[in-house]
Amino acid sequence: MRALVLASNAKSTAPYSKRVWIGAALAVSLAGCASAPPPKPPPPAKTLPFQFARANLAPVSGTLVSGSLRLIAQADGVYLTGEIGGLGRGRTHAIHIHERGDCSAADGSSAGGHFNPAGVAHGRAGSGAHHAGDMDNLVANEAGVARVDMHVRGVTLGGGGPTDIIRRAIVVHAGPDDYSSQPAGNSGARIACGAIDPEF
Ligand SMILES: [Cu+2]
Ligand SMILES: [Zn+2]
Repeated sequence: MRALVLASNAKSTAPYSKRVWIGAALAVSLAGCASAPPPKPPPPAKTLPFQFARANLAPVSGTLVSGSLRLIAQADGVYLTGEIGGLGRGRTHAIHIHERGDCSAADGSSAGGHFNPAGVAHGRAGSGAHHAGDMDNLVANEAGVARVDMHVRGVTLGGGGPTDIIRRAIVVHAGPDDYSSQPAGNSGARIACGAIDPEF
């Protein structure tokens, strides 16, 4: 009878004991977090803000257009600098930030549409509604080289927010952007594409 009572008591207190044990384990693990050195596993790359990034543009659609752009984070946007070669002599070409850093398709279509986190219409940067990825046209010199020195407002390098352009793409087009046709300025085929990757 006594044994039965003890067993019964043990059974009835088991859930309470279990709660106490879990609570104690949690307290120990929290104390461990507080006193141990900061954990070292690298967080996902997209959650970090980056100072610099790079886009190496390679030909798509069978062209010989290529180039390398450096991207530099600034207080109100990102500065792009570099050169793109293999363009038509004296020709004007559209350049945009596209939504996916995937240049694997032969025609560059894998890069998707213009980077447009605000869901607004295509237009011209700095004048009215426009995609965050809209930029002014490039003009190639007589050697078919275009110098890029552009400030793109409203985008960021890393941080994972809606304006983050890491692992999106820079795309150059065969024709100029008319800054008004939807959804992409009637700028023609994609002739070079490069993903935007952080530079460490
Ligand atoms: Cu484009
Ligand atoms: Zn656009």
